[in-house]
Amino acid sequence: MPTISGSLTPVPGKRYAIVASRFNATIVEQLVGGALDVLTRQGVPAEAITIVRVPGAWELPLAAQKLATKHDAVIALGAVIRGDTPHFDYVAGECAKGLGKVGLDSGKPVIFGVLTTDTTEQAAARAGGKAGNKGAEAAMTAIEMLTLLGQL
Ligand code: INI
Repeated sequence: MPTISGSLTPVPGKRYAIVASRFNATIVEQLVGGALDVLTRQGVPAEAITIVRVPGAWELPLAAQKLATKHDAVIALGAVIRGDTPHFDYVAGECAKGLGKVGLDSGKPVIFGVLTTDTTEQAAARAGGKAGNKGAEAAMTAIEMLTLLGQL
């Protein structure tokens, strides 16, 4: 039976947008670094990458929506860390829902590289610590999805 899958060899000429939140900046900058490292190591030229910063995770979907009009893939990076109020649930929930909608509405890969954790330690572990770097994983996913969608 035919099986179609993507690869980690970037499709030439594709443009990538990274949209990153400033909230929890120390964590998020690690995610941005991981994403840029993967894109450039895999051969994506610097001029094919745009970086945009927004205040917080809540703002990621709207910026992603605009960016998806001029880029082939959008990598959304942020960190929502649970506090003592329900604020976390609203921000994380709307961010995830909004980014998912932008992906489906645009028909382009909108990658969810937003950490949602109970503690700063859990977020740090996933931003270049012992649990890897979710920004790097998000960039790999963007490359893979573009190679896949080109075949579907
Ligand atoms: N934004 C985040 O990106 N992470 C958080 O943990 C966070 N918390 O905890 O409040 C957060 N809040 C700001 C929010 O994203 C918006 O920027 C703000 O509400 C203005 O719209």
